[in-house]
Amino acid sequence: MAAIEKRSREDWQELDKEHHLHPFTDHKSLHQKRSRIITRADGVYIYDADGNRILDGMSGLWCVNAGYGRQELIDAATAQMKELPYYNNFFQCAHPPSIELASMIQDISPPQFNRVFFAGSGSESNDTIVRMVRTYWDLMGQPGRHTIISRHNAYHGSTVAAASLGGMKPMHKQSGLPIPGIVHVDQPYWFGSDRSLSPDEFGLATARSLEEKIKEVGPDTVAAFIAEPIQGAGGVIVPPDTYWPEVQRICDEYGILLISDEVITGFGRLGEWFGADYFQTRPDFMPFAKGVSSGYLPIGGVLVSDRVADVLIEKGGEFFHGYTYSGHPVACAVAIANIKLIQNENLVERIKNDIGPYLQEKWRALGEHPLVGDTRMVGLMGAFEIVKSKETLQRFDKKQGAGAVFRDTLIEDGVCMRAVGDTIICAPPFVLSHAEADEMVEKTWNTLERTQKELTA
Ligand code: PXG
Repeated sequence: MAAIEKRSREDWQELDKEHHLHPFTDHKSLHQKRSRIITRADGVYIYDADGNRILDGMSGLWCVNAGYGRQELIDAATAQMKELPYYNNFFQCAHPPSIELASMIQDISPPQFNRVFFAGSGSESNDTIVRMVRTYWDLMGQPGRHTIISRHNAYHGSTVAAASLGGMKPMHKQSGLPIPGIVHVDQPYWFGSDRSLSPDEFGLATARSLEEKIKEVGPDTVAAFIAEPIQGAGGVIVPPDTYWPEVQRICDEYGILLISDEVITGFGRLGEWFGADYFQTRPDFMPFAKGVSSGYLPIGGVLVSDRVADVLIEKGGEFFHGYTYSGHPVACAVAIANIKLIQNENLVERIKNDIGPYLQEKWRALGEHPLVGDTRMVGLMGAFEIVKSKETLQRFDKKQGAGAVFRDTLIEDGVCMRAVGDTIICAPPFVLSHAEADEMVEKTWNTLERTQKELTA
């Protein structure tokens, strides 16, 4: 029996307006136009309450990597619900799904990782890391090392600690963030710079801003550096090749812990299991969420390297931290089924050798359009920059909202992507077929044409 009433679109919209506060939303402006009600989904398509079919170029919110309607995941949840719908991992208990999942995740992760701490989301995972990092340095007899360095325009979540780690100015402004002991350095966003340096020079310069910050705040006060391998919510910012090797060198030289935030890049999106594999970094922590369960149920966690875990276990006593849903059995069962599915269908290799290169080539061709100033895509994570002039790479006037105009027109045409200012980003499901990739790119081109007419009218 369905638990949800059947209602008309208008009724849903009215109830939504009256009772539902949405995340990251200007409610006053939403109430003027009403929400788009998504009622079902299948494969790479979502359907709204009017029956419109929309190709989901964002995998939900960077998470439905296995695509919608996967019976394996539904069956795993149903079976686990019957067997053991909930039990905790506190008070010296554990259950097979949490144990099995921890073991599976360490199996596919880089060799320094052998332990997993579970959380309910990416934000919670990053909160866990703030506490673990500081505890680690306390146990190492260096309690002065509590400062965590992050980057401007990073996104690490929405809880108080995770939003502090993030570098989103409007988030900081709203509620007195960041909390003490978190500082920020430049992001490796070459297109967004004045482009006076070559990308490689710029990559080195931004990496070295980390070293400058370490010296400024004092090397023996710095605990860790956190970064997304490729910034996602900030606009799919792919660092120049020189960036990550230099960051790794600096972390090694100053002995600071490296946190590779894999909430988007983890579990295959770049054609490797983790972003750290793709960029060949050696992180001490990897927070994950989203793609671990393909978003079918909320679950996150932290991979903790031996360097840290051994100290916490040997010297730490009780770590006073945990969530009711740390290692929720049904979420773990779905994540296990999801990882098996990714393995059985060779989806990571498929991104590396098949659909990744296929979509990347078509995506690059969008760069021929007069409105497109730059394109980039790694694995199945891409962006292009809307510009007013291809020659000077000048942007449209902010008031024109070029990115939003494009995004709203594209969804009318049946494809969903995100606009970060005038940067358009996509991250489609791993199961995207060649024909669906063609559809996505053709509709994007047509929408660029319509957008150009609208913006220059
Ligand atoms: N780290 C990264 C790198 C993320 O992208 C989080 C942590 C937090 O995860 P949770 O599960 O707490 O949301 C994220 C989340 C967007 C968007 O608009 C991106 C995220 C969340 C919401 C919106 O691109 N990423």
